[in-house]
Amino acid sequence: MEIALQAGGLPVCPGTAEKGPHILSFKVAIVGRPNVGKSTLFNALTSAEVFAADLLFATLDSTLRRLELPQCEPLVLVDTVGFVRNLPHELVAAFRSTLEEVRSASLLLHVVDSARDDQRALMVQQVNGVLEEIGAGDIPQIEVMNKIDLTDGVPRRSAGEAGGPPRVWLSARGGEGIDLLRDAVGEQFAEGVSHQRWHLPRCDGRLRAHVFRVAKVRHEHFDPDGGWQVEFDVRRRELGQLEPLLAAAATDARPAAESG
Ligand SMILES: Nc1nc2c(ncn2[C@@H]2O[C@H](COP(=O)(O)OP(=O)(O)OP(=O)(O)O)[C@@H](O)[C@H]2O)c(=O)[nH]1
Ligand SMILES: [Mg+2]
Repeated sequence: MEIALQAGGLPVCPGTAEKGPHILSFKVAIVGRPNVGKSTLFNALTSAEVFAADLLFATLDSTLRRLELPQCEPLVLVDTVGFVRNLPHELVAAFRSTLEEVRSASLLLHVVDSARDDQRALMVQQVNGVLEEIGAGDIPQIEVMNKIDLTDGVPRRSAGEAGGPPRVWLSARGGEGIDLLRDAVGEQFAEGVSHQRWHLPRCDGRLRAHVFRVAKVRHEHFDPDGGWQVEFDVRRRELGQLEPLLAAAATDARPAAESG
């Protein structure tokens, strides 16, 4: 079997070559309906200058920046195109890149316009519906209840409704509550991380994509006989779900190492 090498020298699983170098950081994607304040939040969290405007689809492509938090290693933050059901034709290509960024994220910041009280639940439901459709329905979320300056103006954290994701109430434009969100995100990645090394007798494209999504892959190697060796860091909360999948990939699969 031929082994492809990408620019950085990492071998690529045949048939699953990825575009560009692997990003060795956990990815956090900002998602939500158009005009809810995603780009404003992206700018507030990263001190970047991404175009934000009171326009539908002000953002036409996904944008990535480094997010530094005191509790964990640097993360990659992604701003995305607004989610709607029937996307205007000319935005479909832009949405494709958003879709890939979202699917490979470890955490979603689901931004909601908290001032639109009457339609809030329905809008959250619609965005979650799109997330399900694109295969991102099981990625953990924090709901960001934005624009509190238009309501009670009180930044806070709260538990989600009926087992839903935790919430942070803030104003991306004024900056009130941004620190609460930084803490909430940092906590997600500060919890125990486990270092894993697995040898599997063959490469499974879907499993590999899953590993890349939930874990930070440090090395991978393909044997000429089709065997796959992968070494990664994964949050313990994800490990419970990942371990059985790896174990099921082959009867003699086993973790080669575990630490941290
Ligand atoms: N009052 C208030 N307005 C805000 C806040 N955050 C964002 N906005 C405004 O909401 C509008 C949309 O903001 P964007 O950040 O461009 O929203 P977006 O979700 O990125 O929009 P798309 O890229 O079109 O999907 C702008 O006029 C912002 O100034 C906030 O906390 N309070
Ligand atoms: Mg935007």
